Amino acid sequence: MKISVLGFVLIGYLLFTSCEESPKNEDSKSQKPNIVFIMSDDHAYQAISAYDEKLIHTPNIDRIAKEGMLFTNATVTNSICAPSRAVILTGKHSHINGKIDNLSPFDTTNITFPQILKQSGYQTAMFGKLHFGNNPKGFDEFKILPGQGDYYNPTFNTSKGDTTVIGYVTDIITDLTLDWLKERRNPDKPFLLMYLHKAPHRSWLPAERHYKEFTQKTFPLPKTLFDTYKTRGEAAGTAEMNILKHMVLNYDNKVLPEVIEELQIDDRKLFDPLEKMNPSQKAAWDAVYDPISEDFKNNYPLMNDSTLMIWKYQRYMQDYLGTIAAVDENVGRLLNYLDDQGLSENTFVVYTSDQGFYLGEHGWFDKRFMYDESFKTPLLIKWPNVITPGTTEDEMVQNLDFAQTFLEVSGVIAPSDMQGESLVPLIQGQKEIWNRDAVYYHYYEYPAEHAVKRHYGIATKAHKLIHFYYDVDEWELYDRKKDPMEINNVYNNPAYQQVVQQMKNKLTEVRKKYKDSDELSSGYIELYKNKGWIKE
Ligand code: SGN
Ligand code: CA
Repeated sequence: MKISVLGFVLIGYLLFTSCEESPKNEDSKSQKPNIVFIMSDDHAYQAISAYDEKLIHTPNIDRIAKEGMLFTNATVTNSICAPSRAVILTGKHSHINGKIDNLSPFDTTNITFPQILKQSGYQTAMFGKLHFGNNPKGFDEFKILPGQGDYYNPTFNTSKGDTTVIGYVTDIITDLTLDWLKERRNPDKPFLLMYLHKAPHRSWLPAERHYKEFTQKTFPLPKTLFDTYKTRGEAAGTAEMNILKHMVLNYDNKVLPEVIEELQIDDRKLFDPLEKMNPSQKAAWDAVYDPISEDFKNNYPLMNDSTLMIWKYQRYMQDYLGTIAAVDENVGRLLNYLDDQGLSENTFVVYTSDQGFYLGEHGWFDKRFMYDESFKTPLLIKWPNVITPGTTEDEMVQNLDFAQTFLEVSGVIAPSDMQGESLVPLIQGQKEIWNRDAVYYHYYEYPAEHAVKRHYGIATKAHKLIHFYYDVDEWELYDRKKDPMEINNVYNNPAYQQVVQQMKNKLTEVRKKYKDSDELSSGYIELYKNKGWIKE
């Protein structure tokens, strides 16, 4: 199947290019498609107007869907940063590639799709956030942020040592990317470009032009902001990511430490998120944020839990969405460059995030759970002449599928031990070839920050079955059609016992197919205890 589909794509492409001249890019005719992989960090689909217009307008990101395809049912296999990136690069689930959480190092003996593309003649480059603790393999050039990186005046690791650039991280990652495209791209080769934003990761620091705008805005409240978690198992209630209880007033909401002290609020002390700013950046910031602190000081004595929750939610949205405004602008800069150079015609462009995020749904920020807002991830793809512009695709696809997709797009046979499916048939509108009826998920990082318990599960379009384990043994079942907000766990509801059985059978089947098991999970726990990464 792979070869024939690929053959179709390439023949279609060659036919097209032989009759349609691209004035500025002669080389594109004879070459394999370029791949531009754009990924942001923690970008919720709820904060992309192609999905949902109520929070922010993102015209540049939306353009990818307008000219291509919007996936409405794209999910991750493990909703946390570095593991998601490892799945993307290897095309293998976390339990196979070994990068099960943010703590463990990435095993560089894994074969990644960029290594394969480079070997097959692609020029490869990576700019932005990787978060692996080691440098990426298979890249002709990389400039990556160490760990989480900084919003202001960030340092980058490169193969020639570190370099610090003054300015705002999202603009800088784009400058580095455009510089590579302009100065060092080899027109005789197709390219793979991984353009990876740090934004909108916590602690949310927008650029000056955006915090001035976004701190003036108010946003609609999500329906489940005041969720009490009573209708689910223990995990939802014990997670530490509630905006009222766990969002930090100074670190997250940027209330001045002296105001917090004066009000005698017991706020968690984290590092100063503004410490990398230079004096002029700090002065510009203070001019906008000091009055917000002052306002908070005056209003706090009048607030109750519910008004404080709403205040924190609004502050959260202002800064989180402010960082996304810069991502959108900069995606526009890159797309415009590709257009101007005549490169768009032969370039496969993907926009996604390493996972989804809670924007107040269930009262939460952060991710990690298999519940929809963090299980899902945005996915927009354009590939002129192959994808019909403005198409929406609701099949269940995963970040696990990217590696095989890119390899098929570039005409390379994927290694047989990769575990995803190429999205090329869906992209070509050949839905009949696509027969996946369930997707698998497994999250491991517990005990850890935000206290989301270990769990695995499967989702079909109709239901979701989740098993929380390690220090609990609890099952949850959601009816995704009747209860899209996932408020009612119907696992013990007599009316759903047949569904429970079917979903359990399906789960066993899928775990076998992907070679996951309880032994593997408990093996990791022992390993982690031995390494001192988790305490008894
Ligand atoms: C940091 C954040 C967490 C976040 C993790 C993982 N805390 O530790 O809120 O869940 O990253 O995020 S912070 O105090 O450092 O901001 S991930 O996207 O890298 O997986
Ligand atoms: Ca992330």
